[in-house]
Amino acid sequence: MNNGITIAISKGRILDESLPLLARAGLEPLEDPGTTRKLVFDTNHDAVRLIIIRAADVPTYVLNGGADLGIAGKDVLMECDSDNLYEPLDLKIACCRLMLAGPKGIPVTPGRLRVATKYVSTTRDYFAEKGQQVEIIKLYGSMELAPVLGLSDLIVDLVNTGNTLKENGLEPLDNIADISSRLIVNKASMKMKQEMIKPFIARLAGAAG
Ligand code: PRT
Ligand code: MG
Repeated sequence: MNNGITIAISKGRILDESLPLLARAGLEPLEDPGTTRKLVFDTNHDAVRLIIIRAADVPTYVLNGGADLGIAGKDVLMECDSDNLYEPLDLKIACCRLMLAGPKGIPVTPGRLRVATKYVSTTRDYFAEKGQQVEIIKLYGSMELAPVLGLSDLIVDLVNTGNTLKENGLEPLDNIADISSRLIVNKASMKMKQEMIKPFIARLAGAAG
């Protein structure tokens, strides 16, 4: 398969929104990845396969050449060593905002703030830019629970409709970044397989509009 290309996508909302986009660009898996536990999928193009992995693993696969291309959220890319990846396209899918949020109506306590998040490095950069010292508490999910149980004062998490914040008695305080999914490309693959990758990027750009 070294002459072909491998595209890494994460299951869930990015896969759900990527499949129609890929189809408009002329690429379709031979089986529906949403309905099996398989991790590798052949497509209608002999030389192209899809792999389905965890969202946070997509940049790692593409950085290391395990996949030539990938589709990853900007939130995940901001947390990793993405300088060594090409990011040629904003696919404008799986859109949301990375936000600072906290308990509704409760004044923030003085002293060193505790901030719970999955996005440790982005959160550190955000507060460093403000010159504010904070204690960052790394969580892997359900950040909204942390202030409710007194684990942290604030959270940094993705917000789409805002319902999750509201249902947990939290409100948005600041928009840290607008998030969408990006096409990422391994730098060596871009050089070695450009006759396949460049036309694919062009078709996907057309499909993304
Ligand atoms: O599930 P797994 O642990 O493998 O990884 P994951 O949870 O990161 O994957 P997934 O599929 O949930 O999300 C993948 C990507 O989707 C993220 O990296 C974002 O780029 C993008 N995305 C877009 C979102 C959302 N919108 C989103 N709303 N990811 C998560 N959320 C969550 C958010 O964390 C919060 O819990 O939805 C909740 C908020 O939604 P609202 O509508 O209530 O505001
Ligand atoms: Mg999830």
